[in-house]
Amino acid sequence: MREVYLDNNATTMVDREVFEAMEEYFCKYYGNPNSLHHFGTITHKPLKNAFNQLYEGINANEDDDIIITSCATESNNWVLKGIYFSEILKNGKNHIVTTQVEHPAVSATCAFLEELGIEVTYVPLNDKANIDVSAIRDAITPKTALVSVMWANNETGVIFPIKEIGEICKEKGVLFHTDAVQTIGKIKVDLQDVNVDFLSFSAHKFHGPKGIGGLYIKKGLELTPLFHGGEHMGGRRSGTLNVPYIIGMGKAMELANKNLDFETNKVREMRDKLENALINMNDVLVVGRDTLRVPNTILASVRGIEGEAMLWDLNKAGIGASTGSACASEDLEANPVMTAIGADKELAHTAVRLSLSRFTTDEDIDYTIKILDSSIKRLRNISSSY
Ligand code: 7TS
Repeated sequence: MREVYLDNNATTMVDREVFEAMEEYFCKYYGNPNSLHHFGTITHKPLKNAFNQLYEGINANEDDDIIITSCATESNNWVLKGIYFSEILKNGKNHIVTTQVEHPAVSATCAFLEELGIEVTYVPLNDKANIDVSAIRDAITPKTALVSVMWANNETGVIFPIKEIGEICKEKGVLFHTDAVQTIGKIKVDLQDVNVDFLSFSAHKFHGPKGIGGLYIKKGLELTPLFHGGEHMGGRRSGTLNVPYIIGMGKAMELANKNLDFETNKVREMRDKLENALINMNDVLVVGRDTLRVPNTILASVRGIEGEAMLWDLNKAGIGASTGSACASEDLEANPVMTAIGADKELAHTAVRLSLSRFTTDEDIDYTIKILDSSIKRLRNISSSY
């Protein structure tokens, strides 16, 4: 049976070039970079190269910090909890502005901070599945310590107005964090072009390994560490550096940017072909279709069919997709983005997310269209609501 992977917003295949770049740092060059002997020091040059790849990849300045973390969940937790210690407790500011559709790594951390007495404003989506810049502006008060808005939404692929929000934050003197997990490798991330103070990313979303990510911190900004210990990374995040994974993430970042044109053109073309075929299957709504989106994502609602039933059919045919974030797949709640754009309960349960990558092929798309067509016909035939 054909195997088609269309869940690249959950995670991606490690690029073989990335794997090969990492390989010899497991059994050959396994020294601790902090050791003074040559087993340790031999890792310095390749590590420096990997950091350069990361700095270049997001166009950060040399004197900004990019701190390695274990994943974007850690990066997001760190910003929010770090701000609690470095801003909220010290300066008396007790308010955070975010959106209703952040990944749980942000929203659950905000909920935790609310229990500690912090006020959080959750800005809703507009009817184009986007965030209104004016809503962010209106939410900021003199008590606001941080604005945290994701760059691109993981469910819909909609690109939020990060440049404009960054400008508002600068004007109002408020720190700005963006979760750019779904952006790197899909659109250009250029920190010279936007005013961002903190930016989270995760290697496994751009064909790097799982369990490694980063946090960009603009030059000179204070952020209380989450991990105290051996003073690694200038004391900002203690823990022995994961040399092979950092090298893998650097390589993955370099390749992500090298392949941006392919992503913008070929991946978008395949996505649009799949999307148009779906729309032609009638009573299919693609969320954010009229809005600027990353080139690889479709969040579709297929009237009359439960998302889970559709996934089951697709999975039986060898196709991996999602009803939304895999992180939330154990509670069968309606897709939160569908709910946020005002979809009724029935429609909100019909969401299916299909996300492509540069390893998706035309044959994958043709096969998926064929399976979707027969599955939608079969399931609508037995649907009580269609
Ligand atoms: N932020 C965003 C925007 C994400 O999409 C994810 C993972 C994370 C943070 C967490 O990243 P990690 O490095 O800690 O794993 N998102 C998804 C998803 O959409 N489906 O499965 C995981």
